[in-house]
Amino acid sequence: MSGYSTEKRDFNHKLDLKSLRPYGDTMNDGRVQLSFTLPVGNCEKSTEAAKETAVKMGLSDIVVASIKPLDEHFTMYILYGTFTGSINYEEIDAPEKEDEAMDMPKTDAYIKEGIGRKIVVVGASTGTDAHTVGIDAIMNMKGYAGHYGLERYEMLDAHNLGAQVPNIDLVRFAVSKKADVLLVSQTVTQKDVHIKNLTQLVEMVEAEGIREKVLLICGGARISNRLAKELGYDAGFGSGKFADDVATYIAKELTYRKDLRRN
Ligand code: B12
Repeated sequence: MSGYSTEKRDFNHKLDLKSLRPYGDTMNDGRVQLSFTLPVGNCEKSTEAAKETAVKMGLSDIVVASIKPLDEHFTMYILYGTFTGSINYEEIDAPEKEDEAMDMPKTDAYIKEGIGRKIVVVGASTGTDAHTVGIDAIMNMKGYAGHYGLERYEMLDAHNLGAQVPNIDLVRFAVSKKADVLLVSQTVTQKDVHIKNLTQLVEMVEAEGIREKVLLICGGARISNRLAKELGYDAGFGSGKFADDVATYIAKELTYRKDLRRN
């Protein structure tokens, strides 16, 4: 047996999913890296304050790896420390979208068979959010990281309205196109602006009387499926998700709903 697989067996052996801890150099060592900025100038006292901050977050054995004065009133720290707690991974309850993503031809075939017409998809980055790269990654014909965007799918009629689109404009456009799916991207989360904006969109969709007619999907680096559902969305997609994941979800969910109505 090779050295690699022996090592792998030890690795698995020591892993305790009831008491999961971050992995730094060895299994269960709990070592983490943390970066933050304190709004004080760089001095001995501020370094001690940074260490104490990490201790209050539940870390021990703090090592200060980097101190970077940003100006005379702000200092950025990178610290290493040991997380003293642990997580029972087996008790974590996260709503998963379990379906494996289908590729584009399979999804198109699935829609032809299940829906029998093109699905109308309207997307935007709404509110004050100026970030377009996320919604473009999902929708653009050219795609992103080797994944073709929704505009390229034969059985999707996809419209990308861009960024800083007021929620009401997205809703009105969706109504005018008789959209089946609304996609909204939110990147900026400062002061929970994404929560307020996503909530406003749900309220507008409900006020227009189209909530039951559309799949409402949000996405962004800090969006999870759980958060999306809590806010009244059908699904949420975060980092590491691509057009194939979204298209598969749309095709399967709309086919499922159509079958429910038929029976
Ligand atoms: C590029 C960029 C910009 C560009 C945007 C250009 C453009 N046309 O989009 C510019 C320079 C304009 C910009 C401006 C600002 N930015 Co900026 N920006 C970034 C940066 C560097 C990259 C973001 C990006 O493009 N990621 C790549 C895409 C592909 O990833 P993604 O968005 O996560 O998308 C993926 C998934 O999340 C998902 N997804 C995303 N959307 C959707 C939607 C749906 C429907 C679905 C299904 C999936 C999905 O699919 C994608 C593919 O996997 C990030 C830092 C970083 N490295 O992430 C900061 C960052 C996002 N920006 C930030 C900030 C604060 C700003 C500004 C407010 C700065 C300022 N003070 O002016 C302004 C925003 C102004 C405004 N009104 O919105 C912060 C946000 C912090 C926060 N959490 O709130 C970040 C994190 C930087 C930081 N560390 O502080 N920014």
